[in-house]
Parts: sequence; C-alpha cells; structure tokens
Amino acid sequence: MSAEETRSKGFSRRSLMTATAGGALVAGSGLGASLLSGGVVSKAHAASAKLNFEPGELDPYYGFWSSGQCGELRILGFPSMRELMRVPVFNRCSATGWGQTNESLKVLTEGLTEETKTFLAAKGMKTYDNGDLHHPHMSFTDGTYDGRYLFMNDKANTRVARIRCDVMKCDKIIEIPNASDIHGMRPQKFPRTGYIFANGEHEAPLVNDGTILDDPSQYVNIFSAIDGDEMKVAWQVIVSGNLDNTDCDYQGKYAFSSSYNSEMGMNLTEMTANELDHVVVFNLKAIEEGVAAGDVQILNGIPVIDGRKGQNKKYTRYIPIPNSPHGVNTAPDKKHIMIAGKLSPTVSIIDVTKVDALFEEDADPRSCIVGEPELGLGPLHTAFDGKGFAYTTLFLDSQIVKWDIDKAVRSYAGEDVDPIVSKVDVHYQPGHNSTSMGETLEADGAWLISMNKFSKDRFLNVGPLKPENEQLIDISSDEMKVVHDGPTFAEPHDSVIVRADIVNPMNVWLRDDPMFADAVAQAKADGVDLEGDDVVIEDGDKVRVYMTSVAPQFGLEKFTVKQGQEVTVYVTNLDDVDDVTHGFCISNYGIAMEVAPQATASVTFTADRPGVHWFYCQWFCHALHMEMRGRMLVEPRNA
Ligand code: CUK
Ligand code: CUA
Repeated sequence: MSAEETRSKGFSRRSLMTATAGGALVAGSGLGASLLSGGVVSKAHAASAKLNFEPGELDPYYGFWSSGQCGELRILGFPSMRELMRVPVFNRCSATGWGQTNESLKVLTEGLTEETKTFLAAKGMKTYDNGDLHHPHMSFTDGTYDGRYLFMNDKANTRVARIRCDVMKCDKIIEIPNASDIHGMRPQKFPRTGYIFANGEHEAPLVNDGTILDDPSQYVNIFSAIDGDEMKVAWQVIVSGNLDNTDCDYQGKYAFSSSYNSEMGMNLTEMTANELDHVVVFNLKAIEEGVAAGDVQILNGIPVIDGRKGQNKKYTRYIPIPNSPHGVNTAPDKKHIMIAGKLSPTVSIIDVTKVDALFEEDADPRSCIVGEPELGLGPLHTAFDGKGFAYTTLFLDSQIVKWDIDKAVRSYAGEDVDPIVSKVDVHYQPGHNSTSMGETLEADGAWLISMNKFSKDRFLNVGPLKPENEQLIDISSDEMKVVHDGPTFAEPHDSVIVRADIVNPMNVWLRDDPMFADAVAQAKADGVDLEGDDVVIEDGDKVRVYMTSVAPQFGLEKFTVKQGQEVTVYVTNLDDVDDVTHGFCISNYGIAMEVAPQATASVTFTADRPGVHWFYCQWFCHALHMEMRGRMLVEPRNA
C-alpha cells in the first residue's frame, strides 16, 4: 500500500481530486477551499477524519514507543493510540519469562563483557534486570524504514539492543565497552543501516578500573559506531564534551552529535558556564580510513580513534552551538539538520552541503550554520512534515512551535521574514515529538505526537506519582490542533511512527527459527523429536523434560525429578493456529514463560523444593484452559 492510500483509507484523495475537477461538487465548502489553495492539505484532512476507529478497525500506522526506566518497547496502533503489545528488552517480564527462559537469557547475557559477567555473578545475577530505554528507531534502506529491525539504547547499563520485526522479539543485546551510559542513538539512513550511532553520555576514565578517580581532566567521552547486522562495535571515537543526541545525513557521509558540558564540568555551575557548547561532526569515511590505517588504540578489542577537540586530524569537527544543545534531527529535505538549543531559545540549522568545507584547513566551524531562528523557551526536539515545515517542542513554554525552514534560512541571511507559523499549548513540558514517518524521506505530514513529561491536572488523580501525557496533534493545517490526550506509565521518551504496510510480522513461529535453535540442537543430541516426543531424560545431576502442548493439554501429565537436580523443561507448542499461545508456570517455584504457536521455550532451575508442584498453562488458550495442567513430583533427597 502506498503512503497515500494508507493515509486516505475510506476518504480517498483521488476521489476528492475528481470532485475538484468536477468543480461544482466542492464549490463553497471549506474542504474544497483548502484543497484548491494547497492541494496537500486534503491528505491530512483525510487522516484526521480517521481519528476515531470503529471496533475491529485497524490503524494505518504502527507506533513504536520507548518506555524509559521500564526497559521495554511498546507497540501502539496509531493514531488510535491503542497499546497493542509490550516487548520486553532490558527488563524482566513476568508474563513472557523474558529474563528467565534460556532463550532470553542467551540474548541478555551473550553480549555482556567478561568484566560485567564477573561483577554480576558475584551478586548471584546472570544479567542486569533493569534498563532505561530512551530511543527506539527502525532500520533504514535508502532513507526510509525497511521493516527489518528496531534498535534501542539502554542508558542505565550502557547497552544497545535489536528487535526483529518479523517476530517482534529482541534477538541481540550488546554492552558497549569503553563508553559510559549510551544515550542518543540513531541508525544510519543511507545507503542502509548499516551503522548504529550511539552516544556515550557521561565522561569517565578510558580505562575505568579505579586507577584514575577524582581527576576529571583524564575523563573522556566515547562515540560508537555499531554494525547493526552483526551487532558488534565497529569503531569508537574519543570526543570532548558529554554526548547527548545524534542523527546522520541522507548522504551516508556524516553523523552529528549534540554535546552539552563542553566545559567538562563536574557540577551544575561548571557544566553550564559557557554560552556555546558544540555539535561534533563525525566524518565516516575519514574514520574508516583511519581505522584501516591503524591510527587507533585497541581497547577491549575495539579500534578507538582520537577525535578530541584540538587534534588536527580529519575525523571530527566541533561546531559551536548555543547553549547545551539537545535534539539532533535531520529534515526530509536531505539538506538541513536541526540542533535544538535547550538553554538557548534557538534552533541552529546545519546545511549538510556545507559540511565538507569544515574539513578544509582554517575553515570557520560555524560556516555550515544557515539559520538560527529564535522559537521560544527550552527547545528540545524537532519533527518534520515533509512539506518544508518543522515542529519543535518548547519544554519551558509547554508549547509546540511550527516553523518554516526556508523562511528561517532567509531570515538568517538578512531578509525580513518571520519563520514562526503558529504555536500550540501542550500539557505539559514536552520532550520528544514525532511525526508520522517524520524521520524518513517519506515524511507524510499527517500527525504529530507530543510526548509531555507532566500531566498534572489532565487525568483523575492517582496519587503523588502521575502518568505522563502524550498528545496527538493534527498538523494538517497551519493551526495545529490537539485532538487526544494519552496517559502513559514511566516513561516513554521517544517514538517512531511507521506506515503499517512496512511492518509485516509473522502469525506463528517457524520451527527453524534461530531463537530456539539451542533447544532444537539439545533435543537432537538427546535423540528427541520436539514435535512428537514427551520424555524425561536423566543425565547425572541434570534432567531434561521435553513436553509438547496442544490446547488444552500438555504432553506430560506428570514428571518426577530428585531434589537438588538441575531441571530444564522444554515446551513445544504444536498449535499452529493464530493466537493460541500457551504458558508454562510451576507454582511456588517462581517459574513462568510464554510459548507462542510453533515455538519451543525452555527454562532451567534447581528442583530444591520437594513435594507435589502443579505446573499449569498461564496463557488463556481454550475453554479447558484451567484443566491444562500437570504435576512435577520432586522426591526428597534422602527418601
Ligand atoms: S532525550 Cu533521553 S533524557 Cu531522548 Cu530528549 Cu530526554
Ligand atoms: Cu494452554 Cu492455557
């Protein structure tokens, strides 16, 4: 389905155009007037006509929402704002068993450094069970979303994760060595993803083993480029200043990171002393050449390039920007990158065609700035409609400002034009905002979501901890219109809004899926057919229980193990009907997991509690779901 068809389901632009050609049909109507004056406006009118969805009606977009300190990814239908799914990533999930099943533990542990594994093992942990997921972004091909993967950062424990969009499960998580606290993160837009660019936010000693402590002059910040196919860090760059957000161009040449605290201060006064901080420009080709030529130090197996301010190589440039800049957003015009000033009321516009020149000798580092409109207080992030307008959140003013990119550039050049088109109040204190397809070349200008940090009086009071408020805004006309309030629990930071035709998940698992390849291999080694055998295999201190499930029965009505044995239960869901997911929960053992159609899931635990323990299906699957149960009999050690 094309973008246009998606947006205009049930209210087609084509029929409107036909009507316009017919003339008389629209004469005098407001719709006809807006159509005649702009043409494009009608598309968005079509979208707003679809705000209310009948039961059973599908949304034209997927929304992929972060969840901040909850550590999961949320999937919404958009613009209805119906929450469709939660995908556990950095968190422990009670429902799906994420963080407990062998399949999820593999994802959660294999990308940790040896040092972290040792640190966690001393606490009796296999992996972290918290995360702080700020920025979800989809993989790109040729400047638009390609439906392969979603990538996201964990600020809390310096990780980057990937979700496979074919099954909507996380398949890779890597810890980023040498860096501290990954914050801003974006996939490469062109020619494809490619790299995932990831900002280390907090500065620390490069070798952080306690040798250097309270000597900030020896702290550094690290920018990482991750190979998104392999999920391995390709290279890193040492930079000056705390890295905040990042984005890249549509040429595949540069990445840009905003940087607050260019002072490298350790407290608030020091950190905000300068009027100008900077944006760091990373020259991808020069860095790749430097890595190939060996102009690096190898740290934890990663080539690390020195790109600090003052080094005289061609890897980085530092563009002075007022003041503690935050959001970095590339416009779909392929030309402009917006840097939100945060403590400055301005957004600085970088022209990417002028960035090559920055790498010439004695270049003025601000020569690539072609606009710096004053928009209001606390500009944080900018979104785009693909029609030449930009939408910037004003945190302190609690507003969104719509502005004209071309007029901002002309005004900077001295022309007497006002780039501000309009402002709308939001409730309250917006952080990120996102437009439909807005960070791609297919930005369609239908919708904007404002992700507001405070809801205050907008909802029924639920106590001192309040929800946040996400407001849906119709941007089809110059006057933006707030059309929906959506409360959310902690703490979606960012979102992407992706046309539904781009995302095509499967309905049931394929039996050869890599997610449970280890279980398949173990069964093979045990001579077990996962799709037919229900057997218990004793292997010294270890027991492997293989069980099928078909609603409403498990393949085993009971199994017996000895107290102290290490038990692994493999459940294979043979149902291949859409939506017949089973669960496997052992009561009073703290064991529970999801087994979706055609999947195998497994969990390993020590049977240290003797007695009769019921296992039951914890996912409502059948009229006889309650009857879907069995017994684990644990023989006491001295019996
Ligand atoms: S960023 Cu993460 S602290 Cu996405 Cu504006 Cu707010
Ligand atoms: Cu199977 Cu409920």
